[in-house]
Amino acid sequence: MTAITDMVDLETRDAVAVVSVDNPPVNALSAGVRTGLYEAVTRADADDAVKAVLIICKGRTFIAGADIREFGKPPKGTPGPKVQAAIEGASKPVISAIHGTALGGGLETALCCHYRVAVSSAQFGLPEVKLGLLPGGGGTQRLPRVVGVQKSLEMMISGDRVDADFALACGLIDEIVDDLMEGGLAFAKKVADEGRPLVKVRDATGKIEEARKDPELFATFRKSIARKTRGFEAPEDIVQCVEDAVSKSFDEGIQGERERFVGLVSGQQSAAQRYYFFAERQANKIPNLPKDLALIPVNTVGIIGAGTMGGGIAMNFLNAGISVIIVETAQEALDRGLAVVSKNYERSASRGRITMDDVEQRMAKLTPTLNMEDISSCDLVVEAVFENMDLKKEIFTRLDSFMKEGAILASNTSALNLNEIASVTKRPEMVIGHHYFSPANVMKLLEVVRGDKTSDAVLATTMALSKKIGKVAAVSGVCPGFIGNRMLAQRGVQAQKMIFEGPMPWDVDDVLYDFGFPMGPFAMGDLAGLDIGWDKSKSRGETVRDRLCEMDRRGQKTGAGYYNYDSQTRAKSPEPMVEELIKEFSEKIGKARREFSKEEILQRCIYPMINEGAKILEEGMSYRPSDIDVVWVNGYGWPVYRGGPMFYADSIGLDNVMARLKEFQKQDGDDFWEPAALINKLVTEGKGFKDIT
Ligand code: T1G
Repeated sequence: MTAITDMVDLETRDAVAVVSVDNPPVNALSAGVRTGLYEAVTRADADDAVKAVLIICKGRTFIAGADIREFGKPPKGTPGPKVQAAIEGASKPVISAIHGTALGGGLETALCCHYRVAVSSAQFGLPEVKLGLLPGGGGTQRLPRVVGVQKSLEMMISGDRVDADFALACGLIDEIVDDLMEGGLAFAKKVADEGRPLVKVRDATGKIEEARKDPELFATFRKSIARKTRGFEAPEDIVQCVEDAVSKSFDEGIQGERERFVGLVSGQQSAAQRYYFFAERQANKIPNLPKDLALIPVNTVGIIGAGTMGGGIAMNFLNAGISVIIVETAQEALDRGLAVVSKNYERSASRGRITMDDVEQRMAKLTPTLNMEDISSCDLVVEAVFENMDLKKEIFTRLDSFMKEGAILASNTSALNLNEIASVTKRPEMVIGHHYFSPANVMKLLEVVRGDKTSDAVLATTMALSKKIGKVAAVSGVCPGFIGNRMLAQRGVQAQKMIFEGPMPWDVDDVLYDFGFPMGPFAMGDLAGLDIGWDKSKSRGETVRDRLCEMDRRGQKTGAGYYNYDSQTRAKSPEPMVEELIKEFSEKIGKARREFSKEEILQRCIYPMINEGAKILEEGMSYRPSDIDVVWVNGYGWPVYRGGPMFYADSIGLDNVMARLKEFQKQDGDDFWEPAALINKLVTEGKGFKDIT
């Protein structure tokens, strides 16, 4: 065994040169791997005693892509194209033996081999689009030649993976082996002994010819992804690369891919999405936890409340194979809750996302009950009842009386004081907030609220459990609205104020929609319902919201709110009467209306959020600025290609943000705009949020 670099070894076994990559944790294609691969393959190719080359990886996966940390830094090691040319141009067969996830540059490297084998659990994908990139190692030219143009487009735009069975069926791999090394060696020997040809994916044209028969393919595909990819740059670049693969020579296609890759990797969107990639993983890390902290096993979960939230929360655990006992106070509510869960699963099955078998297995793990004490032996309880402190205290008092020792007691409260809830129990160290976002079985964010007395074990268990149930978790301290809703409230204050000064609700919503949000605050209000917390008996028409609710314009559910909604398409349109109503309020409060630029509307909405985020950090309510960004990307639709409010603030320049806050403060005469002390401090030090680690 010869160490070629500290990440690549070479040994010959029965005339097969085994090139082993060992670069934990995911065998990223770092400089040391690229150089090692190049040296090892070149050496093996020149060695007459070698009749085939096997590229294999140690640890848990085949190469999972380029080393994302290397982007934006001076290039080191052997360049990727040179490594690929050595592999594809070798004079003897080069075979990749794949396990784990062959992703990005890893799959692209394998596609330069003459053959590929894999174990049955292996997965394959080109997820570069999630980093604001395109597969820049030939993937846009080789993948279509193997899986077909349409499938390659779907894979590269979604970033989704395919499994070994699919890979074998379409020719992405040549064989599924039981044992990675033994199977890989045996296949390599077979290829060499049979004198099989050195197959180059670049020369495969069958599937390209196939695509040429469908002149509408690309137009149809572009239409199908338009909504989901709105605002992103990389998807269109990927489609253009694949168009080149169909219409141009391989080398011309590679040239176009390289040019477009350089544009993306040096752009702001990819910088934001690469930042976000690490931010999401960082959010799962709790500072200063004891290394040997034992997690609490969670095999059964009790959920109190079978309403929209309770049912959705239950699905998360059922999807992960965890049994759930769901509690209601009335049979009718319990039946309704279960029916919703079952219907959701059946809809997923009808769309092919899961099988009917999955539906049965998951529903079999869901036990309904009217007796709360049936959950006494559960490892975790999630209370998901109405947002009322007295009710929550009553429930936690009861839980404390019968839940087994060591059970985690979680509240799904979206804003109430978790310490107050914990205070009614004799075990506040076991109490934590699990703030799910509606619909809880769809939204990825789990805002984890750490009470003053929540134990490390309960917190660490929750963070580990969040990954198991497919959630992205970020920790908040106990403060009104935690992280997301607290910042959303500041945006709401300004949005409501602005419509009396100039812009109409649709002007504000349009600016935020164009920024990349799925919708603005007024459309969001109509969607959620304007009558949340509205009391008809006490309503005196003192606000626009009151007036709208009094007119029964309570949002989408009544066909009208701030907007009118088409009864068929639900398409929204401004309502002149609402405009008049708002102008009436402007007059009543003596506000002279004026023109607002789109930029001012955007700043008036976003800068208060940034300022509040800084206060959240000052108060220690969030571990790090990037956690705040993780909350906003996953819970509120902040466009990931802008990183999140704190990343965005840095991209504008905190000094510019502070100057604008001060201008608004002067213009408005309102201390609402006073820049947070942390912003002042960072600006004085010439730093940004990124400098807070
Ligand atoms: N580069 C650097 N670090 C990486 C990495 C990568 N590609 N992938 C993962 N890590 C780190 C991650 O930050 C974490 O670090 C640890 O590994 C475990 O990751 C030219 C340009 C492989 C499915 O986009 O999808 O190739 O927190 O927590 O849940 O065309 O990691 O422990 O310090 O996610 O088991 C394309 C990205 C790159 C794959 C494993 N490839 N990675 O998931 O572990 S661009 C990707 C993943 C490219 C070419 C282009 C996942 C995973 P730490 P993890 P996991």
